[in-house]
Amino acid sequence: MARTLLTGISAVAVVLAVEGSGWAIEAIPGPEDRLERHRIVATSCAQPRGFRRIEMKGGTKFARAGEVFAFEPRVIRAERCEEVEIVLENTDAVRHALMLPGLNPMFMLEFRGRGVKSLRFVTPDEDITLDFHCHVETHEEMGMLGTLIVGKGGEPPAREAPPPEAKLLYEGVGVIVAVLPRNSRVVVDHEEIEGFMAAMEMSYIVRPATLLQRVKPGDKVRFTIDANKRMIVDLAAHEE
Ligand SMILES: [Cu+2]
Repeated sequence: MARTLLTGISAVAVVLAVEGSGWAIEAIPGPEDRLERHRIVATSCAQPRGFRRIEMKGGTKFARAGEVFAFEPRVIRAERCEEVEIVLENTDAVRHALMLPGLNPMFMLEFRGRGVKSLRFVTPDEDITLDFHCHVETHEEMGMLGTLIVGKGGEPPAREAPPPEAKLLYEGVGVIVAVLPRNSRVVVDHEEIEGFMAAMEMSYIVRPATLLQRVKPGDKVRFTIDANKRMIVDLAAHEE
């Protein structure tokens, strides 16, 4: 009996060792996420130098005034080039999905209802602050968002605010690649925005989100970007 028990224990140990040995990145990019073409701001390091486990909870009971759902904690920290295991408990009967869209590869931990799940990712080897949110439609707006501070933290290079003397609003033209109402975003393949950004395909938050109703993929558009907020604040299709 004792021998059987020992065998059972070692079998478990082997399984754990196999799961724990790699720094395999268990991101689950679904088809929608690929479609969204999130702008990647951070590339995971190849050889993590450490490991940490972060326990989080999500649900209505963590919401503050004016919110419906939230994650707790809302600010999490990790070292640069570290393997991180997120252990997340969904205390709600509804669907939630923790997503770190800035990571490369992207990280998502999805629940269909109550339960505890864990997944690992590797932080980039840079001081950077990345947003996380619930990927279920409208949940971010309802309070499910937070930040991961890697190392000393910092703005991703592509999101640096322009110098104070720079003007606030910039006009751009481009073609709509994708409309993402659930994230209030568009992906736009735009021409050079003089003084602001080179020509590139990029995803932007659009405020108000109702502007998204004016456009569809393939449309040529004119848009106005608030350079400090990195948001599109006006958007319209145009014929030319
Ligand atoms: Cu959610």
